[in-house]
Amino acid sequence: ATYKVQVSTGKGLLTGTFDSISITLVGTYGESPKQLLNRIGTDFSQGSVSSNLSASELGEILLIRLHKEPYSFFPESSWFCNYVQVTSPQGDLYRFPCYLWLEGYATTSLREGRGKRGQEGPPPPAAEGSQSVSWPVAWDSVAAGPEFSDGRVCLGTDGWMDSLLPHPVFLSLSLRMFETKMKGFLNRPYSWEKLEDIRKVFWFYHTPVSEYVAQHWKEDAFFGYQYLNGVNPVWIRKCTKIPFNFPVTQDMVAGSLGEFTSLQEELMKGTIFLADYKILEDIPAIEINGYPQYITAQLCLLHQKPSGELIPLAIQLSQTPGYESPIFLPSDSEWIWTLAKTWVRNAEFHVHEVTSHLLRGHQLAEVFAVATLRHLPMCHPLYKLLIPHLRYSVHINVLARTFLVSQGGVFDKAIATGRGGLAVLLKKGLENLTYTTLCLPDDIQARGVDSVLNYYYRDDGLKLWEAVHSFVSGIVGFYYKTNLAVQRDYELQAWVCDIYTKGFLGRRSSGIPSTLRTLEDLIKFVTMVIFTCSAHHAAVNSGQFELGAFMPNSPSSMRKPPPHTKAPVTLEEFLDTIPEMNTTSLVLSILWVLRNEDFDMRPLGSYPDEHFVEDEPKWLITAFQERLAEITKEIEERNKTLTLGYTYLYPPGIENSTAI
Ligand code: RS7
Repeated sequence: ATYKVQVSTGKGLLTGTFDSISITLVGTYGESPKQLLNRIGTDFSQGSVSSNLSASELGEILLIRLHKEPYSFFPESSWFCNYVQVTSPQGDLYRFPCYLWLEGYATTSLREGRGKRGQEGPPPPAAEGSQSVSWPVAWDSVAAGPEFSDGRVCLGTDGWMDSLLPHPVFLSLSLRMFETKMKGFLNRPYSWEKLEDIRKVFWFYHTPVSEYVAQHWKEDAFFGYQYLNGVNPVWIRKCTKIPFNFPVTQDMVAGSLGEFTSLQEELMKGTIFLADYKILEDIPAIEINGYPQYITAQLCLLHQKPSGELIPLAIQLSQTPGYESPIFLPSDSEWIWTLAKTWVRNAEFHVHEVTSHLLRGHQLAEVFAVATLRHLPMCHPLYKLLIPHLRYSVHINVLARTFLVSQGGVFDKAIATGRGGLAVLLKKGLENLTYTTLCLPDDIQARGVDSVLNYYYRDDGLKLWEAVHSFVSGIVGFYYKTNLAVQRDYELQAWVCDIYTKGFLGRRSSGIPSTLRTLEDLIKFVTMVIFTCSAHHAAVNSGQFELGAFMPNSPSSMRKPPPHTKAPVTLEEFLDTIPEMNTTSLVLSILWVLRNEDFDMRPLGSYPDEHFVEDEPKWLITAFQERLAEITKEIEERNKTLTLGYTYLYPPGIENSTAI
C-alpha cells in the first residue's frame, strides 16, 4: 500500500536542516520500513515536502518516528519541524504536530495528534515527559536564597525560539543604538542639574504618554491615577480602618477632604485606600557609584473623590510612626511633599519590578513551562492548550538571569536592592503570593476594589479573565466529561502537584491547589495560568517604558535617607536624592531594550501552530478570537472618551506568553 507523507518545516530563519531525515510509521498492524524523506542537499526550508512511502497495510497509525542522521560531509544542523501529516491508502488523514527543534542525531517519536490523556492511546514515547527536562536549580534558590541559576536551564539550546536569530542579537543591537544615542550619559555619576534635562536626554523616544508624564508627574491626581491604571495596578486595597501604625487624623486630612465630609464618613463609604509597602521593611540596600542607597517601607493613604480622581491624603515613610517619621501632607511645602511622593514612587518601582513583574510575570511563567514540559506529553490536551502561552518564557528568563539579576548586572549597578536585596524581596513576595491574588475576580474582591471608579485595569482585566475562562471551559469540557476523568488523569495531577511543590514550595497557606478534583477546579487553574502569562504580564510590562522614561516618576534608587522632618527642601536637594545620570541611563537602557517591539509577537488568542487537530477546539479558538475582538472594540470606544487611554490590556497588544 502507498502512504503519503507530508512534512512541514518552520518558517523562521535557518529552521531547515541538511541532515538526513527518515521516517517510520507505526500502526496497529505493524511498522513500515524506514524511509528517507529528503534528498541530499535539500534542507526542508521550503516549507512543506511530500513523499510516498510503500508498506504493507499498517492499520490505524499510532505514531511516527523521525530519524535524524548525518548526511555525508554536512555538519549537524538543527531542524524546526512544524508537523508531519500522513494519508493512508484509504484516504484517512493522520496529523502529528511537533513545533519543536529537533537537535543532534536522534530518533524522535510523535504520537498522533488527537488529544489524549494519561492511559488513553499508546504508551508515551520515551523522549516525551520528565526525562528530557529537569527543574532548574534556579527556582528553588531564587525563591529561597541569594543564589541564582547560571541560566543553564535544561531545555537544549532552544528555550523555544523558533528561529535561530534569537533575542540576544536584537537585544544587543538595540543596546548599541541606545548607547550612541545617550552619548556618554552612561559614564556620568553625577546628579541631574535640571528636571528638563531628564526629559530632553530622551529626545529619541517621546510618546504622547511619556510627554504627559513629564508634564504631570508632580500632580496628586496623576500620582493616584497610576495606582489604578499604571504599571502596577494590583497594589492598593480598600481601607476601612486607619492602621494603628499610620495615625492619620481628621485634622490632617480635613483640607483635602473639604468641609462636607470627614475621614470617618469616607472610611465608611469605602472611598479610602491604602498602599502599604511593609514588604520593603529590612530589605538590604547596596552602594551605587560608591554611595549607600536607601529603602524604606512607606505607607500611603488615598481618597477617591466623587469625580473619580484618586488623590493621596497622607504619606509616612516608615512603618513606625513618631517624631522621627512625620506624616507628610499635600499642604506641606512643595518639594517636601513631592519628595515624599517620590519615595512612594520608588517603593512602587521595587514592588512592581520584583513582585508583580519578575515573580508573578516571569518566574511563574517559567514554573508553568517547566512543569508542562516535565509532565504533559505532546498529545495531552493541556499541553496543546498551554504551550503557546509558555513560548519564549524560559528563554527570556535565562536572559534576565544573565544580564539583569546576575552578579554585577543591572540590579547590582542601578537598583537600590541590588541582587542581594532582590533575593530577599522575591522570597517575601513568594511567601505572600496566594491563589486569590492570582485569580483576578477573587483578587478584586479581596482588595475591596470592586466599586472603585475609573479602574480600567480591573474592567478590561475581568473581561479578559471571562474570555479566557470561557475558552478554557470549552476545551476542558471537550476532553474531560466528568470530575472522575480529571481525578484519574495522573499526568495532569503530577503537573499541578509539581507547580505546587516546586513553584509555591508546598506552602498550604498559598491556597494553591496541589490536586484538582473537579472540572471547575481544572478550568479555574488553567485560566489562572493563561491569564498570568498573557494579561497579567502585559498589564505590568507594557507601560514600563512610557511611564518610566521620565525617571522622577519611577526612580530605581534613593541616595539619601528619607526625610525625618518637614523642613522644606529645594529642587537641588531633590535632584541629589533621585538617581544620578549614569544610573538613570542604565535603567532606561534596559527599558529601551526590552520595550515591546512588534518583532515576532503573537497576540493573545493567536494560535498559528496547530496543535489541536480536531474540529471542536478549532471552533473554540475562533469563538475566543471573536470575543477578544469585541473586547478590543469596547476598549477603543472607551479610550476615545479619555485623556489618557488605558491600553495595557488592549488585546492586540497583549502577548500570548511572557516572551519579553
Ligand atoms: C523590562 O522588562 O522592560 C524592564 C525591566 C527592568 C528595567 C530596568 C530595571 C529593572 C528592570 C526589571 C525587572 C524585573 C523583571 C525582569 C524581567 C525582564 C526580562
